[in-house]
Formats: sequence, structure tokens, C-alpha cells
Amino acid sequence: MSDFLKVSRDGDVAIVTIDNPPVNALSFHVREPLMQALVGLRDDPTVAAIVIACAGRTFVAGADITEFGKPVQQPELRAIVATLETIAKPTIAAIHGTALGGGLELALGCHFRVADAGAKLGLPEVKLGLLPGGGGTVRLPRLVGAVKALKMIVSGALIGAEEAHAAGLVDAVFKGDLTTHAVNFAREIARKGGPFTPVRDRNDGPRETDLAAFDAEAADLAKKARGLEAPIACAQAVRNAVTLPFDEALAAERALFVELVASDQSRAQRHLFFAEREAAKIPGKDIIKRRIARIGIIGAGTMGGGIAMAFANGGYSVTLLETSQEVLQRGLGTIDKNYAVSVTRGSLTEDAKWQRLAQFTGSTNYADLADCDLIVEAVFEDMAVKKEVFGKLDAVAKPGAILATNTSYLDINEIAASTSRPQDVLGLHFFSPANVMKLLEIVRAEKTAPEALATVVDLARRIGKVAVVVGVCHGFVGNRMLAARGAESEALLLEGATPRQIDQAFTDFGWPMGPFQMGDLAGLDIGWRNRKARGQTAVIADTLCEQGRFGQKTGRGFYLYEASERTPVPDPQVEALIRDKAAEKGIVPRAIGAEEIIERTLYPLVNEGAKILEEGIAARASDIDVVWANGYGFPVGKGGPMFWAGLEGPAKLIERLDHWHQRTGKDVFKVAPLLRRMAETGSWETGG
Ligand code: 3H9
Repeated sequence: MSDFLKVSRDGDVAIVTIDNPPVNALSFHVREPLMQALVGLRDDPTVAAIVIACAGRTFVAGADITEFGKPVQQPELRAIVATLETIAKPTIAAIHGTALGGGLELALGCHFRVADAGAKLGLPEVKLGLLPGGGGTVRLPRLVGAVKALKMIVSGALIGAEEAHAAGLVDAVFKGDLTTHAVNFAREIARKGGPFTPVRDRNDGPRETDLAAFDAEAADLAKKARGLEAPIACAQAVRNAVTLPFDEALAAERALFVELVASDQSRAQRHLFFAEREAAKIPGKDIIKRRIARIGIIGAGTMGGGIAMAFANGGYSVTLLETSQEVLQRGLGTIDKNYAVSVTRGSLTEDAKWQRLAQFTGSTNYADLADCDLIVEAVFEDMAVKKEVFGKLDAVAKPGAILATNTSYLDINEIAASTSRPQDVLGLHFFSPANVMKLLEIVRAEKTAPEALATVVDLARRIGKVAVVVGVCHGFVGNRMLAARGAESEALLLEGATPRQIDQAFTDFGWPMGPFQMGDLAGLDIGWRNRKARGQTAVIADTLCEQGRFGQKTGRGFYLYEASERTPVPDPQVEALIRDKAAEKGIVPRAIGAEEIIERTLYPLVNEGAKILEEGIAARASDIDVVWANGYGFPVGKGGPMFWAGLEGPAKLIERLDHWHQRTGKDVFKVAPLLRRMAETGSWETGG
């Protein structure tokens, strides 16, 4: 019928197969023939039942996101679903891979849904700053109940075929050839005869007699939304499904969708969706990659242990190396404990835990790394120590093994030069806890071979990381920009802001926490040690550390954690200390507003990002956004610092940076030439 859609017959069952690689998105060129096919089959008396299936690796994974923001081309998904619901003969969605967003909404337009046992279903629109706009918020509650629908839609989480079956979303789960099963299912249903009730007229889900319970759940979810509009709209739409007649609820869903799709937040989240996929694209993608089966990790501390778990979780065998049996056993013990916690939380089965643990081999002998295809060093952050480790690796690693360092700051070119095989050396900068955090900065050193780089980019994806390739500089992309963000924090304190005010400005902006709360969580001693190593000082933070106030772990830092280990309470002693230090410097405190706090911390962050782009340390502005959204909690609704700069207005950034530069003379405020160019051209392209 079209290049993107075929209609075939198995006796009196018609099979509509959508074929729109890679993920069968419902692009205009699919919707048009799909509508025609459905109308034709509806009116064809020789057809007893209709199966909608997909070719390739997945069922429809949603609307075509690239079409958002452009004029809508008819027929819309909603019209297709409405047409499906006019069909009197049974319609069956045959779901394999993922039925997501508009894909699941299409399936909800069918009378029945059958799924492959490995299929996953969900309405992840919220992650794009949207709500399901094809009737999902109104139909899903009718099958699974309002509370379950609310949880699925507000979180955007996917559920497996079995769970979907148990919840009433899917009518049968099959293993083996799905289309054959779906056709048999369709024939049997058609034989039994109708009438077949469309989902819009059903109400099979658990009845929430108590709207208060729904509202309590919705209020709980809204608290976690942190300024994002989409989760609130999702909750409202599901509530409408319960309280309004079907058509009114559907119209309300549409109105919310239209509003959200045009919002800056959704544009920002869609930007991040494509940015994450773009970041994984490196020149020479088709280069033959090296085979990776066994991974060696040097260092079983917090970082090494987390990295080891990340690889084990991805299915790899891991050799964990430590300096002594005692330290090794401690590290393996922590890994064991972490997996046990996952079992208690229900995210891992007891069997899976034992399987994971069986993937680990402990050793205290470098020779045991000889069969590893990739070796990641996660030892103390000191150039001499790192070079010693790489010297030993050079002697034992097999030819072609990739040698990676997890350094956060050190010069990887220098580390590479200390081996006889710099082409095999690169950086894998994981973020703590490495088994949880999604970001991985892959650092390409001067001599890193293209196929070594391509191999780890591919590997990162296999272990579920969001990878960004960066160049060598102090702190790479993330930590270098973090330093620019932090540069003014102390100054703001001395000039009159309190830690609470600064943190509040950050959380109001959408960050999960502000810099001082973050410092207390991570441990103030880490920054203190780094500063001492580099001969730097930070008068307030250093004094707190001298007093043994390292943050949450000592119950005191910038805040007090006496009542609860995690709840920060402002400490009058810290505020007095700040006032004393300011007086010593002759600074008269003044009132500082949230706007100034953002200007003096986040504008330099963007400015540093522009310098990083100019230097070629990051290949694209969107790569920087991916780093910040995935590794540092930059609010996704603002799309990352470089995208946000566009929203904020580069001219405004420049004006304020110039102002602060004139006033303070500090380098962090010196406007990067690329930022000035961006203000003129509207693009972060370096032209290089
Ligand atoms: C929606 O449905 C709104 C409706 O409620 C209302 C309508 C009125 N569109 O992720 P991958 C591209 S909103 C366009 O690397 P995987 C992607 O950019 C949508 N393109 O593969 C990439 O392109 P490239 C709700 C899309 O196997 C390529 O496909 N649905 C779309 O790791 C491969 O993607 C979602 O939010 C799309 N919908 O993961 C689901 N999806 O190769 C979004 C993907 O040029 N998609 N592309 O870089 C996903 O979560 C994952 O892609 C999926 C496959 C799990 C399906």
C-alpha cells in the first residue's frame, strides 16, 4: 500500500504492518496510509478481524517527535484512533519491542492488545515535557484504573508485558511468532462474535471510589515535579478522565497538549532527547570496534566498586584488583551489600544478585589483568600514582587492550605518554555512584586511536550510560564548568548572602539542591583536599573543614544535620563565621537577591561552556547540555546550560557578565568571544 505500510491477509484476518524504521514512529507518511487502510478494511465485508502489527525491532514507539512544533498534517493520531473505534469487527494490536506514547495510544484504540513476552509498554511523553495527546490519559485509566494510570503517566515509566496483562492493559501474552499468535487470537475472537466494546466505553479498571486517594497520590507526585509543568498537566488529565464525560476529558487533554507542546520546557526536554542521541555520534562510527568481554578495574573503593557494578550490571565479567586481600574483601563486601539493598527494594531478584556476584573475580596480582579487554583505573587522584599504575598495566595488558583512567582532572595525555601504547589510552570519567549515575564523560586523548574511542562509546550504550566524548583539559567539560559556577559562591556569602539563600535560589531555578547542600552531601573535605593540592583557598569552606565540619557525614557543614542526617538546618554559627570573615576583609554585607545569585553563578557557567566549545573540548553545545542534565542535575525543563542561554537571551548574559567583569575584574566574567558571536548569529557553531 505504501513504502511504510503493508496490508496482507491470512484468510479472513487482515494484517496491517507498519514499517517505518528505526522505531515505527507515527510520522505523517505512516498516518496517511494507515487511515486509508483502516477505512478500507472497516468497509470490506470479507474481513472478519484486523491485526495491527509492526515490522522491525519494535511496535510504534510514539508520535514522530521531529514533527512537533511544525504545522500538524492531517490525519492526526486522534482521528485514526477515533476511526478505529468506529470499527465493529475486532481490532487487535500485536505489540513487540516497545509500545510507547502515541504507539500505546494507537493500541488503546483497538479492542484488544496482545503482546510478546518481552514487550514493554508506557506513556513516556512526560519525559518530553508533554502529556499523552492521543487519548492516552482518558483511555488508560478505563483499563487499569486511575491510580495505576496516574503513576504510569506521571512517571513515564514502562511496564513489562506480564505486568500489563495483570493490570488489564494487555489481553494475552505470547512467546514465539507474535503475528501468527495475534492472527489466531483475532480469528478466535471473531468466531465467538461481538459486540466488541471500544476502550472509551469500558471501565474495567479498579474503581477509585475515593477521589481523595487519587488526589493524595497526585499531590505527592506534584511535589516531586520541581517546577515542571508536564507532570501536573498529566495528573490533571487523568483526573479529568475520572470526573468528566469521555469527550470532555479528551478535549481537555488536547488543550493541555497544545499548550505544553509549544512550551519552553517541552522544547528543552525534546532538545535533550535528541542531544543525548547526537552525543553518541562520533566521526567514523562504522569503524570496526574492538571486542570487549572482560573488564579489569583497579581500585575497589567507592568509585572502583561502582564502576565494577556498572559493568557487571551490563553483563560483563569483571576482575577487581586491589593492593591487599583485606581491602579487596572490603570492596567486594560493599558490592555484595549494595546488591542486597537492591534485592530488599525489589529492583533485583535474589537469583539475579547471585548471578551478578558470580561475574566478579577478585585479585591482588596485576598479572590477572592479562586477559582483560578494557582496564579502568580508579585509584587515588595523583599523577605519580596513576603513572605507576599505567606502567604496570603496560607490562601486563594484552596487545589492543584499552587502558582507561577515571581521573576527574588530570592530564590524560601525560598519563598516556607514560605507556608504550598511548593509542590505547583514554579517560572514562564516571560519576558517583557510578552504578547509578547515567553520565559518562569519555575523554579522547591526543593519541587515542579512533577504534578505541568508538569501542567505548558503543560499550557505554551497552551498559546504559549516556556518553559524551570530550577533550583533555583540567576538569574536562563538567568539572571545569562546575569550578566556574562555584567561583563566586564564597564571594556571595562574604557580600551578604546566606548559604540558605543561595541554595534556595538554585532550587527555585529547578536544581534538586543548591551548591552548599551539594557540598555537604558530597563531603567538604574533598574540595578542601583538592584546593590544598593546588595551593588554592576558600576562606569559609576551609575554615569549616578546619573545624571538622565536613558536611552530612560529620553532622555539620554549611548546615547542621542534627535532627535528621539529611535535612539541612541553617546554623547561626556558620552565619556568624561568614560575618566575621567578611568584617576581616572590610566587606559591608548587603542584601543579595536571587537574580544576582543566578547571574554570578550560572552566567559564568555558560561562559565557560562557550570557551570549552571554542577550544574544541566539546564537539557540540548540545553535548554540554547532556553533561549537565545527566551528571549535575541541571533542570531538564531548561534543557541544559547552553540551551537555557538561548532562552535567557545571550545579549542579557553578555551585558551582565560585562557588568560583573568591570566591577570585579574576575576572569570568570570575561565574556567568551563565542558567546558574543552566538548573540549575533543565534548559533553556537564555532565554524571550526
Ligand atoms: C507522543 O507519542 C505524543 C503522543 O502522545 C501525542 C501525539 C499527538 N520520533 O533511542 P534510539 C529516533 S511523544 C522520532 O537511539 P533505542 C531517535 O532519535 C513520543 N524519532 O533507539 C534515533 O534517531 P537517530 C513518545 C525517534 O533502540 C533513532 O530513532 N515516545 C522517536 O535505544 C533510534 O532511537 C517516546 O518518547 C520518535 N518518537 O531506543 C519514545 N523515537 O538514529 C521515544 C526514537 O537519527 N523513543 N527516534 O539518532 C525511545 O524511547 C527510544 O527511541 C526507544 C528505542 C526505546 C523506542
